[in-house]
Amino acid sequence: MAGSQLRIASRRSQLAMVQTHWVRDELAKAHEGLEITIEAMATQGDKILDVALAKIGDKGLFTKELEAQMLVDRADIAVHSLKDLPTNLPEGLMLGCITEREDPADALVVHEKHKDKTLATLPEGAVVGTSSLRRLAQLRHHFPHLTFKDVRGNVITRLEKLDSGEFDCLILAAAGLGRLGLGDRIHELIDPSISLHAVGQGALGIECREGDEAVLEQIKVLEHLPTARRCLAERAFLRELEGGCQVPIGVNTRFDGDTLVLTGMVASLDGLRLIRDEVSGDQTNPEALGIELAHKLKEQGAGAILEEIFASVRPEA
Ligand code: DPM
Repeated sequence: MAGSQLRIASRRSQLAMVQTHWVRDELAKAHEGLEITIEAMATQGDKILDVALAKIGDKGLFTKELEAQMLVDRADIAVHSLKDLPTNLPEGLMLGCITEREDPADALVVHEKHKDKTLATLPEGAVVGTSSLRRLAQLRHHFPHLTFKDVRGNVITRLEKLDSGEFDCLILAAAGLGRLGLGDRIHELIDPSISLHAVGQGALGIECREGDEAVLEQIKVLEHLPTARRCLAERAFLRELEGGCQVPIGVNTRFDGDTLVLTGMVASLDGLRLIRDEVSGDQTNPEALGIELAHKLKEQGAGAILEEIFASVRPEA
């Protein structure tokens, strides 16, 4: 492979760069002589910081600009947090590889003054910073004493806002904090019995051009089969519910021997209605499991909840 080249498109945030550098280093180790370049850029989601995430609309907020680079042949791959990658990709592009997942759980990060508290014992009215409807709905369901306030910006900016007193606590992905070397800010890992994580959380997705066999071959070394199976089940579940990344949909997956167990939930924004169920089956056909679970939740009213939410958060045309 000596002399060949690979161009990576990435977001510019600290977390994105840590992730992209990891991919670059792993590929460089695996392919001696491969010349790898990184083109870092801002996406719409990085630029619009004064509007609630759910109001912007959800199609490729953090991915579109990177995809454009591949479509015009200025990049060969794009590295994403898998949870930011829509389940339907633009024509001509594909999800080429899913890397080994870190702990997909959400984490509670508290202001110093609450260091003796837990989610359950935070004072009445304590302000939780999150712009995730998924986190909001599930935490409201279990902890009605908390209040919620939108927070935008990257992980570091959010922590600064917390420390300056704008919020009592934040909910952030444990994986993101860990990758940034900020694992010591994790105060409590949120148990899946309380809050299910986002589809694909904790894994990276590498997108590439469809049929680009040489590139697919190069990135294959980063594929982690158990993670890929879990995430393909999760993504099929989300796709079947026609959910984007800005809806209160959560999941959890685990292996029980050879069996893949997929738990999923859909909740109303007030947290009062929460539909949660589980399916299990053949891990070699993960997408069938995701579809089965989506149908199971729809039979219990998930479709109606999602319709209401789409109507309430849809950006004004
Ligand atoms: C998506 C959501 C959030 C990000 C929605 C959700 C969190 C937004 C917020 C789809 N993307 O999770 O329900 O809480 O205000 C994002 C993070 C990571 C990837 C940061 C985070 C890092 C972790 C990972 C933002 N995207 O969730 O704390 O790789 O999973």
